Amino acid sequence: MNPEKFHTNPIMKDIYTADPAPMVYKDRLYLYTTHDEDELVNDFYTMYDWRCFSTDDMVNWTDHGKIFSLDDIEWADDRAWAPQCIERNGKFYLYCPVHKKDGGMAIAVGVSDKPEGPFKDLGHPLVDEGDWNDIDPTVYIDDDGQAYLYFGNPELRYVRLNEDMISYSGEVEKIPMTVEAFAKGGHDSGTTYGEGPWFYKRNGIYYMVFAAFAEGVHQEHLAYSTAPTATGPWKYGGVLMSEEGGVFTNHPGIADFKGHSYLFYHTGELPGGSLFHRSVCVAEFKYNEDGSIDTIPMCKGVEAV
Ligand code: FUB
Repeated sequence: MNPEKFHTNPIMKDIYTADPAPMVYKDRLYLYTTHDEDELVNDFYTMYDWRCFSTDDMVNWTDHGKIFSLDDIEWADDRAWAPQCIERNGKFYLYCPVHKKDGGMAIAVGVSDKPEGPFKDLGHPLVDEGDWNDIDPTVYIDDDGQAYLYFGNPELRYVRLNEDMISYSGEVEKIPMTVEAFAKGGHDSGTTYGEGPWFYKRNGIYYMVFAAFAEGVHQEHLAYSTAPTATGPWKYGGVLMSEEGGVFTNHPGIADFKGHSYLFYHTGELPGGSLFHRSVCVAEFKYNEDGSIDTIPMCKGVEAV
């Protein structure tokens, strides 16, 4: 294969990356990821910082390095987990789950003038319900200007962000975890919904892509649900990617870029790969005419655009 025209998975081959979150801005695709350290502490996820990479052709990637880290968040001490970034009014907001010094997970926000950071912490959590559900934020600004931040494991919850993107109005809302919404499955709610939601709208359909558990299977697959409004009711759509990647987790990020649709995910396929040493990959896919998506196979890589 011609390396100028095809990029083989995993996208980053020098470090372990996970939890991909793409953002298209000004003809460039920025990819935010977590970073699995080589050396584990307590044989668990050892993750201290967030990384950013960007490309204008899906083949040549610029490494922007560490763009935000636990050292920048005075009130956090561990677990730099799955982020997502969005632009509003010329500023960039990076939503990040972290473990608080006084216990429990919460969602931090880093703010920057540039997509590649560096990001500066708000100084306090944005979402902090005092339980462990506050992980894996996904953010979307609807056509009417209302921004939504969904998150959660094992429950899917959301807040309506204010225009400043660093505060919200109203309560934390809980999505009913029904079989109609997320199919019967093996996670705590009795549905397949596990974690890692990815929320967006395309051609008038709202999508919730997520990491999912089938009954009796101890490895995540990816699945999706759709809704006619930003807040539901959600209807299960099907399996997006089956449990092939060789590691317990998977985590979706979806983007349209230069006329192509991409699903970013992670596997354990770099040498030394493991549950705690993951690597981000990408697959191109097409939507069906009615907006549904067929199961996407893991793949060797993608062509230049
Ligand atoms: O990477 C740490 C956690 O594992 C993420 O927050 C989850 O989505 C899963 O990928």
